[in-house]
Amino acid sequence: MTETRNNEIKPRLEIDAPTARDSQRTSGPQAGRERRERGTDTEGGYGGEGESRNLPPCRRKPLSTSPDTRLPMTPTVRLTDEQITFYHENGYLAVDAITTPEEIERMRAAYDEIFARQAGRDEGMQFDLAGTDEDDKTATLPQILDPRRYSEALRDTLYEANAHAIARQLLGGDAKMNGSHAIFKPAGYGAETPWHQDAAYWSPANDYHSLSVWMPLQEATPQNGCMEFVPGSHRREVAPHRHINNDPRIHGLEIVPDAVDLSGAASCPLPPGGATFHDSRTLHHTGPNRSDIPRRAFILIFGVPPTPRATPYDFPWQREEISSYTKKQARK
Ligand SMILES: O=C(O)CCC(=O)C(=O)O
Repeated sequence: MTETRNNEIKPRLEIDAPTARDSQRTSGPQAGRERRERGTDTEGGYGGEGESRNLPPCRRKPLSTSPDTRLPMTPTVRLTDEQITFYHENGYLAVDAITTPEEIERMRAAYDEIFARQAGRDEGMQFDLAGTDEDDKTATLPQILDPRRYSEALRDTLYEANAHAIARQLLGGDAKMNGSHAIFKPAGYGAETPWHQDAAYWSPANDYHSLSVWMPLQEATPQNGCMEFVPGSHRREVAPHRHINNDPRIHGLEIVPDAVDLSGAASCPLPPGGATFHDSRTLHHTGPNRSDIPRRAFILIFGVPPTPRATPYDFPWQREEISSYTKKQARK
């Protein structure tokens, strides 16, 4: 997601600003929880346990993986023709493994460290996506824009190389990385990310040809907030959105209630280091974190140049936002 902290709304691809704050690390020593965080506890499968809604699981296929004789950062995965067709028909795709357990472990430590020190908060790059983001309030959905900027361990990773290689297969050889963000759902109280289309955050003047790669740094389940998609919704127009709870102080967007048909949604539980890919118009959602482990997602955005629309959309929600960061800057 994206937005900016200096009075203007930028397309999410250009990297904006939100927030987070009290990321409330949970550090409980329970063995079960630690196993789940390491991704070594798959009891109950990925997503069966604690399922809060009754969505059918999405299809998830193993990628073909080359032997591990690569140089660092050389892509190691390739989509099959069947996976490419599935993506274009449905607007999303889930894969089992896009990086190694070792890299996930390194990235998870770096991820926790940047949320714990509130990296980017002062420049409006960390904020609460689901709340009004005052300094004295606990964030329920902290987000860091461009987290790669704040930790070397999050840059030039195998995840990035593989995500880029797959983006080229899906979008064409000139696909480039346009941005990254990290969305943290604290254990027990992490908020829902409401149904939305990413393009609603971006410029109404363009049609985008882009996708997001969403990778959890621990198991992702319906209980802790895995991704859910409406198959085929990438072929629809950008639907009416508004700020969450219709409150323009909240950066996050939601589809206007009852504005679209969400039937047929598929839930995509993943192991740590699995990934989903979704088009910028695909309707998607994640539930609240009702589990006892934090849910961490590291998202990379890739695209080819957008096409200017003959008639730009009208996105009134982009004119309405009043961010706490903007207010703070104005007070200085
Ligand atoms: O991680 C989440 O909760 C939501 C992710 C999302 O909306 C996205 O990647 O576009």
